[in-house]
Amino acid sequence: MAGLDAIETASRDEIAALQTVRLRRTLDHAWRNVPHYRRSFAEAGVHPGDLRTLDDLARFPFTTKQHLRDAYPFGLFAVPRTDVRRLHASSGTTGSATVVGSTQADLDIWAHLVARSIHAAGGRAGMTAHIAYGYGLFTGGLGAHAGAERLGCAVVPVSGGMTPRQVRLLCDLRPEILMATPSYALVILDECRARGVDARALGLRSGIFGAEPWSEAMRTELEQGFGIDAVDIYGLSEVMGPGVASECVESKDGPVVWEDHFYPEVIDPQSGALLADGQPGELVFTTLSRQAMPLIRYRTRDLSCLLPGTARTMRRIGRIAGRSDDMIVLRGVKLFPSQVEALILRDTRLAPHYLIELHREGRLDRMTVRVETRDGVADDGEAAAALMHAVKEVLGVTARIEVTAAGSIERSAGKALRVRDLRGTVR
Ligand code: DLL
Repeated sequence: MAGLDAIETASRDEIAALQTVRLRRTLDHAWRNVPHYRRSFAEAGVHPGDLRTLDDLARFPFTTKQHLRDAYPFGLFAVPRTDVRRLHASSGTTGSATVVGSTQADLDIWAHLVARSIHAAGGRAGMTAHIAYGYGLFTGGLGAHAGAERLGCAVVPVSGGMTPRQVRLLCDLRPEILMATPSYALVILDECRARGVDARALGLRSGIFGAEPWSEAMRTELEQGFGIDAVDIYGLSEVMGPGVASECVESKDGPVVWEDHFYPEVIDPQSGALLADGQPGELVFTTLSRQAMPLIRYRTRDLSCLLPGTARTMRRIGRIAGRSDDMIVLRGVKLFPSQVEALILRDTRLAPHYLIELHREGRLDRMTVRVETRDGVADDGEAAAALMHAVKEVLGVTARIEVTAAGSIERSAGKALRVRDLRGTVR
């Protein structure tokens, strides 16, 4: 197919052969240059030479976020500091900080994979890409930027925030591609409406949204609002950044894992046992080409499943339901904010801006869903009753619903805060 890398449509055997060669090289590179891997492989009784087929990877130990924290800042680096060209770091809001490094070759492959992702979304050389992912230590902005340039796009590096300016730039510069978190894309859409700008007439064609969980209903909302095709892009800074997997516009059936550079597995999060393709569990990635910081069997905490290839021969991941650490456990029932989002969006009176609060009353955990009405809709209490009923029926929990006026829930220019857990605090 025109414009695709040959490997995107290679046979499964060809992909497996390439993965095996790269995996052996990566295991060897990690074992030779990172004391942590030398130690953990020895503890598990394995050696890089033990990998004969891809299935042998299951004998190697996992790497976790805690290993990255313990190694802060450079303990997992496999190249000399002088070979490192970029450092990204997590803020450490939910724990201590972590640092991820890239060599020039790592940055080149990253740009190439984001270019491939934008191409899969329908982007082409000569188009203009408006990048509203945050620039800085977060990998979204710089990752998207390098990929769009690599594809041959003109980049508008606007970053997140200053929403009125975003709308003005969309009107004036007429980009075909919008890259942002889905929640921030929605904020931009609302701003268009507030300013009387017809978002469908902006000339946008593709939206490439990710960095947080979102629902099919949100896809429909964004596609109809902007008159675009919206696709899901997945990635994480530890493994690279955006572009580990990305969806094809012709199928829109889950992000394709760029398997020539990342080897995916799904495991049972409790036992660590490898699960068959199609089974839901925790995503685990092994990098196949990263030089500065190779990661072996990195546990993402993201819950998904591996699906067979469709538009490409490489496997897909199912839409990420959420992370095991933002799964809400309410009186024994497990649910994700994205499931609540899907129910909210079924009701045309409600806007997709919401916040879930968890608190404790006496011994009982309670959930309150705060959600806004759409602009111009008067709240007569019926939407709240309907949502309460839907949450009970579909998710099996009783929630208190507070329907609030349009604009009352705090907006984010990056990843939206969807859950506030106040159960540990006195109310
Ligand atoms: O969010 C990288 C990225 C930037 C991806 C821009 C896509 C677009 P981190 O800040 O390290 O990196 O956060 C990674 O975000 O483990 C998931 O929990 C979540 N996440 C990322 N993409 C998706 C997605 C970037 N498409 C964490 N759907 C990951 C659901 C996502 N969750």
